[in-house]
Amino acid sequence: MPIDPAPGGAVRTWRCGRHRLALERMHLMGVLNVTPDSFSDGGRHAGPGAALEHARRMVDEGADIIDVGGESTRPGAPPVPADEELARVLPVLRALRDLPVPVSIDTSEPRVMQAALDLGVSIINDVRALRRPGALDVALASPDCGVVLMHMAGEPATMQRAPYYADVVPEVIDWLARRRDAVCAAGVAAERIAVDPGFGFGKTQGHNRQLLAGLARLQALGQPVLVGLSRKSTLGELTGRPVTERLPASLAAALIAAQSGARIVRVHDVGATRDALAVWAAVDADRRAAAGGQ
Ligand code: 9MG
Repeated sequence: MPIDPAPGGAVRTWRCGRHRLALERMHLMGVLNVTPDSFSDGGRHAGPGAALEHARRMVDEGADIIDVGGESTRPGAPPVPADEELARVLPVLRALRDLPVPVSIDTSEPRVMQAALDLGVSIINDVRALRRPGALDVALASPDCGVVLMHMAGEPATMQRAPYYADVVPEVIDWLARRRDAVCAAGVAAERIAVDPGFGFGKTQGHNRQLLAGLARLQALGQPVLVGLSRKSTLGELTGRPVTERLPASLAAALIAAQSGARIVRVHDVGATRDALAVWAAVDADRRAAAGGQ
């Protein structure tokens, strides 16, 4: 099925609250988990003081966005009650209020979204793509916040049991196009929306590899593409490395994402990713210049 960009054509600037992210270059979303059980850094940044320190370090290293999450979405993770999620993220969001970069809230829970927006958060990063009852209403009521719509088959607790696709790349693109169209039709401007294929969310190793190989095809959607592969188990399976030793594989994944046209990468290791992408960006600019500025 042919995929159309949203009305108005390809999005060139991502609108995120009072921020505007120009999409000529790659942007780094630094991960700030405030969960006791996240797969790669659970519990390390749980208090507001430690979280602020880590966020500032990521900004110094080049983070363009700080993504705060209070519910682990790793495969098999149990759901967290909304009150518990609020108790984890609100003190941290208060501490981050004066950061110079946009803060995103990684949540699917409408109450958490609303409370985060009230504290000045600029982006809703929802692995369930605003499908929980009330979530779309929160995005609609805030006239300007950015929104990440991610593809996920199933729920974190069960999604890795038997993921099946006849052809994963077109199916994920088609799903994202439909979700983007539904969210736009409800009244969210296309310039507020980024899309994400959801690596590791209801996908086998083969699916993840096919998606990475076909990532450039998501450009047809005309939305900024966000990729999250940092330290994920699919990289562990490819390299045989535990989560603490996946930096080289994560850098390789970020470079493939950049080469495929992604404009936001969600990463744990901001400084190292920035350096790797700086080399890629310089060579990419030279290559474009040699090709006549395309
Ligand atoms: C919260 N979270 C964990 N992995 C993610 C990914 O790949 N993309 C997005 N948008 N969020 C993620």
